[in-house]
Amino acid sequence: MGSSEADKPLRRIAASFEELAVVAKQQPPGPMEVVSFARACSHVSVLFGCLGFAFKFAEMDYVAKVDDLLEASKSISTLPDMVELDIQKSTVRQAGSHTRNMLRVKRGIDMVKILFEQILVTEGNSLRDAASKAYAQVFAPHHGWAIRKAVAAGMYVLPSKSQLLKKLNEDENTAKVKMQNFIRSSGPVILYVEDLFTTRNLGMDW
Ligand code: 1PW
Repeated sequence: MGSSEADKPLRRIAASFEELAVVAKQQPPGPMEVVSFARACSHVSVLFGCLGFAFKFAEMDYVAKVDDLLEASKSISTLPDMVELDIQKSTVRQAGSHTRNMLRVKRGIDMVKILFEQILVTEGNSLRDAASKAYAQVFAPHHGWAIRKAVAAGMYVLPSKSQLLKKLNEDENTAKVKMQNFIRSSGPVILYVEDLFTTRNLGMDW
């Protein structure tokens, strides 16, 4: 193998979200398949894995939730169906439910989007400011003191931007294009998932 596809996680991430964005942007939005959403999100795991030991716990939590969605996709075909099933069973907010896991995974995607936006406007080689802003905006309001402190400590042992790009097998310019790509395509996908909650009055602040 050694194909460029296998060695270029950012390309895979960007390409899979471009496909999802097509569905998300349909009017009315097409029912998005659980399997394509979960697969696209599973590509993002690689990125969490590049953030070093301090984020191992975050990676494990994210991967477990994406795996749950992949498992769900074997019996449930679309995201709206998945949410409806949890509504019927009154399990929307129950720990470990597919809908709850989807909300957590959506936040992971949102955080990566903001992380990329911040990386593109931040000078220098440190990821700390970019990652701190992304975390503060997306996850911090939903995490208790202990997790927030652990994440804050993890910010000090993030890889540098050049180390991250090297792990991703990209240089500054190739990464920039793919990050912009992901920023553009993840937006509609995030909105699509949020719509699944808001149109059913499920709330998202939990
Ligand atoms: C990419 C820039 C670096 C910042 C990484 C920030 C990682 C943020 C995720 C940390 C989550 C790890 C701790 C687990 C928390 C769970 O309690 C929580 N999961 C999430 C994703 O918020 C809720 O999970 P639950 O109770 O629904 O199973």
